[in-house]
Amino acid sequence: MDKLDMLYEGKAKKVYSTEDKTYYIMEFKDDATAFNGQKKGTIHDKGIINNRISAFLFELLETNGIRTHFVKLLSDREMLVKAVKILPLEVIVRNIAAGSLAKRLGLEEGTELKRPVLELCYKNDELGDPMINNYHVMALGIAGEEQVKFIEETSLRVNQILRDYFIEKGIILVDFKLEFGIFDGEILLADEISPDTCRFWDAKTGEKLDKDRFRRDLGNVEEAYKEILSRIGKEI
Ligand code: U5P
Repeated sequence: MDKLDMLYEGKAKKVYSTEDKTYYIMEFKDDATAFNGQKKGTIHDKGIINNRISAFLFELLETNGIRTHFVKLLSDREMLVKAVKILPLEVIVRNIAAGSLAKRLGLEEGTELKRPVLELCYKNDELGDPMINNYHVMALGIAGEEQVKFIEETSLRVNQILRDYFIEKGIILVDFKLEFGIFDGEILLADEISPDTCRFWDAKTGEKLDKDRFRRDLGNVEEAYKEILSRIGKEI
């Protein structure tokens, strides 16, 4: 299937239409941004690595009953996905305090949370993706009551599946961000799941194996992304 028009160019991906209205092609770039675009850079081969990791995790989730937009891998940097309409919502699930939660609540990074925390953010670059709750989601008309409930339950199930999977691979799933889209009236998990959108810590050493290496100038960024790829049994 060939790419037609570019419908969207984001920080890390481009989305193209295809001759079939049912599908989009998603292309993963090496560009990296942080702090709402204030920090910019590239991570060598990130696009290839994130394409593979996302494909693998979407398949893992599908196997466990989660409906996603993923159809198949097309090339090193491209995957075929269902033509979803993305909801302007970022769903963050946290198992351990880190990043903005640690800062906001004055918790030491690494503090185990007594139960997973789910946060909703309004996806809006100009506003810096402000945190909202499900009343805002309904008031803004982003989703209805049943849909929000479905999104929250699905996100917590995704957390359980991914957490159980990664701990077997010696990796702690600290937190992650999900996006959902509507396709044919159905809510599907969409976007990507990768070291760009998750915090992964090595279970033995505590080493950060995700985008925090880029955000915080910790070095060995590409190596960290490759390490996650290798833990899921894949190579570049
Ligand atoms: N996250 C994203 N995109 C965003 C904001 C956060 O993928 O625009 C992910 C981070 O990678 C982290 C989690 O895994 O959501 C929580 O981020 P933070 O709120 O602690 O910065």
